[in-house]
This record gives sequence, structure tokens and C-alpha cells, in this order.
Amino acid sequence: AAAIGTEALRESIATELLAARARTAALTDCVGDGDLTAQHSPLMSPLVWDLAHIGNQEELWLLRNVGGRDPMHPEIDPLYDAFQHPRAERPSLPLLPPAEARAYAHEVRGRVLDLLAASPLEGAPLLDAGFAFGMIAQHEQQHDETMLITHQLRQGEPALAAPPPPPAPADAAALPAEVLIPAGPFTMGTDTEPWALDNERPAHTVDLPAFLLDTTPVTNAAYQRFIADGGYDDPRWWTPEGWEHRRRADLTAPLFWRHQDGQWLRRRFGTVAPVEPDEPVLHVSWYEADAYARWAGRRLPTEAEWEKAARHDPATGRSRRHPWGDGPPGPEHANLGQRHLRPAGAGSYPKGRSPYGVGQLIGDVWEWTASDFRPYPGFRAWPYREYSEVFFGPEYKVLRGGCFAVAPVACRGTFRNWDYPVRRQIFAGFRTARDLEAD
Ligand code: AVJ
Ligand code: FE
Repeated sequence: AAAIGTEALRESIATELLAARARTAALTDCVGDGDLTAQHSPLMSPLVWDLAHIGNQEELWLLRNVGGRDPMHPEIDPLYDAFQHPRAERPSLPLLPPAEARAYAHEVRGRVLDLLAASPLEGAPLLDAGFAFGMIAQHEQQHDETMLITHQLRQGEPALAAPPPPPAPADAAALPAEVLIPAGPFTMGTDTEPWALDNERPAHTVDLPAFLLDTTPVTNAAYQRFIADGGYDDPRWWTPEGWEHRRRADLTAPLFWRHQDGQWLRRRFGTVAPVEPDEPVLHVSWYEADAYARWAGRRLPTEAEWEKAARHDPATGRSRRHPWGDGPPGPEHANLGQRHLRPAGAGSYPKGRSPYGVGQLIGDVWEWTASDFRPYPGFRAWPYREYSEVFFGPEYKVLRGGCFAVAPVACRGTFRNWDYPVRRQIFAGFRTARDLEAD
């Protein structure tokens, strides 16, 4: 980051802010006002809440905290504070109507671009390397992913379209099922990634025993074998809490799947089609992923195992930004950025594989890990406790690697996501691991 000049940094920040806003517009201009203000699921906010919340966080962090400006509309702040109102309550709040929400976000953005042109990008922690601007670009992209989840839950005619990902290469079927990651230490987390969020810091050494990790995420075909083998009816594969939840929620297949005339169908962004056998499975809870792994005689990887497989370069001993190296994600490396509205077939993106030969770690589907969301040794909450710190503990499981709906700016080998183990509407799948047996 030290090598990049201030003007080039300003330009890259402006590009990221613009990209986020173009995506926000695409996700909110494709439906009418009724769809923007409706609650499509009690799990989600109305789209119009996300829209104004994006503007409100940008105003708070950039115009007020960085720029020292007065609040534009202090009376609306509580409406868009995620901690004051749970998602299920948000439709009943006096939210800004769609046109006003758009105008507010637009007004904030105009002032932010003026501020960016005049700001030094060093000399204060929030300014260094443009951190606060980068955090806000990531925040908007994270809410764009949230809005895409709302679109997936929405009933009715399709509103979104995108081309399918390229087909998997010829060698996909011949890939080894699993890869050995030898025992030894690696560097987890980061001190140098300029826009890394607090939970990714600091860098620290973790020494792991040898393990084997799936080369690709678990596919729909493999998951269907678990279903066909009675996996949902056999408490042996489930933890006690998982089994209790399986029964209470009457889970029988991934969310959005339906069995009809002897085949599995899935609904995706308003279109129903047969389940694609070679695609990574999507919309399973942590409990289902954990049960599948036990049925397969395996287990979920810890997040440290995931990160070592994704970042450790055994030739140099250092950790890379991404599985393919330190360069940014290109379309040849990973399925990111909502270029496609689905994961690519298992074995895709050979140029994105890690030094150990593990594929599709970045993009396609978020991957559930065995790990609870915990702070790294030496963690310091910054710049606000409510980003990560208030969520640490046993009730959240860590997800790694991003999915097709994650923007490159919000994705790197150190990035950590988290959610409740019951959650299925998120774009999450998994891969499995096992210990190396001493022989
Ligand atoms: C990191 C995805 C769990 O959406 O709850 C957005 C990101 N934090 N606004 C979330 C976030 C504040 C967060 N996750
Ligand atoms: Fe937010």
C-alpha cells in the first residue's frame, strides 16, 4: 500500500464506491416501489431499509467522523441503526420512501466524493490507506449481498438475470477428491492488508497437524446421496442441537429444493429448474453441513485449516492474499461480484487453485467451518465494537471464502464471515476434511 500514490489511491477508492453504487442501483431499480417496501421474509429488511442504511452509514463514517460535518437528518439515525430494530420490525418503522431513500444516498455520495478529493489519506487511523472509505465500500457491497438474499427469498417473476458461469474444465472430473496439507505452522490473519477489518487482525502463527481437505466444495450430487441414504432421518449423523433443530424445523433438503416426480427441483431468483448435479450445494445450514460430513466419515474443517489451505505457500513459508497469489481476483480466478447468479461447477477456475491444489476456496459458495466466531489473540475492536466484537462467542459459526455474490473488495483469504448455525438463506455450502491417520 505504501507504494501507491495518493492520487492513484483516491482513484481506486472512487472506483470501488462507484462499483458498489452501481450494484445497489441494479438491485433496487429492477423492482417497483411495492417490492422495495415489502418484507419478503421476516429474516430480512425491506430493500428500502438497506438502501437508506447504506447512505446513513456512509454519512456517519465519512461525512461526520472523517469530515467533521454535522448530521444531515439526525432524526432518521435511529431508524437505520441495525442494533435498535431487529429486521422483522423494520417494515413497521416510518422509513424513508424509495424516492427519498435514493435521494438521501445520492446526496451523501456527492458530498463524500468532494471530501475524498480534499482528504489526505494518511495522518489518522481512519484515513490511513483510505481505510474508512474502503470500509464503507465493503459495507455497501455486504448489504448488496444481503439485498441479493432478499431477492432470492422474494416470490414472483424473476427480476434479475446474469449469464451462467463458464463450464468446468475437462480435468474437473479427474481431480483428486482430497488434498494433503502437511503438518506445520503458518501465518493466519493479517497486519498488512490495508482494508482488512478488525476481526482479521492481528497476524499470528498457528501450528496445525496434517489433515486432508476436499479439493472442491461438496456438490449437489454428493449431497443427494446423503438425502437418499436417509441422512435426514438418522440422528447418528447430527449433533443433539442439530437433530433437535432438524426435527423442529422439519428439514428434509436444502432450502429452495422440492422433490417432484422423482427428481429434485430448485428455485433460484424466481426460476425453477432441476438441481444441477455438479454444482456446489447451496442453502444448507451449519447443522446440515456438519451432519453430511459425519455421514461421509469426515468433519468440517476448522477456519485455521481453511485459511492454511487457502493462503499458505509451502515454497516460501509465507501467507498469500489469495489462493492464486497476491494479485487481485480476476474473472479467471474466482466466481465473485455477482457476475453470475450461481456457483460454478465443481472443479472450475483452475487458475484460482492454491499451492496445495485446493480449488474454489474463493467465490462460488461461502463455506461453513467447524469454528465458533472468536477474536484472534491480540484482537482490538476498531473502529467500532458493533462490527465484530459484540458477535464473538459460541452462538455464531465462521464462514470463509466468499460466494458468487461477494464483491472482490470485500473478499480476501483473511476475510471472516459469521452466522447462526440454523441459517440457510445465505449463499452457503461447505467442504469436508479429515485427520491424517497415523499409519
Ligand atoms: C459480516 C455479513 C455478518 O451483514 O450482518 C453489515 C456485515 N455489518 N453492516 C452483516 C455488516 C454491518 C455483517 N456480516
Ligand atoms: Fe450495515
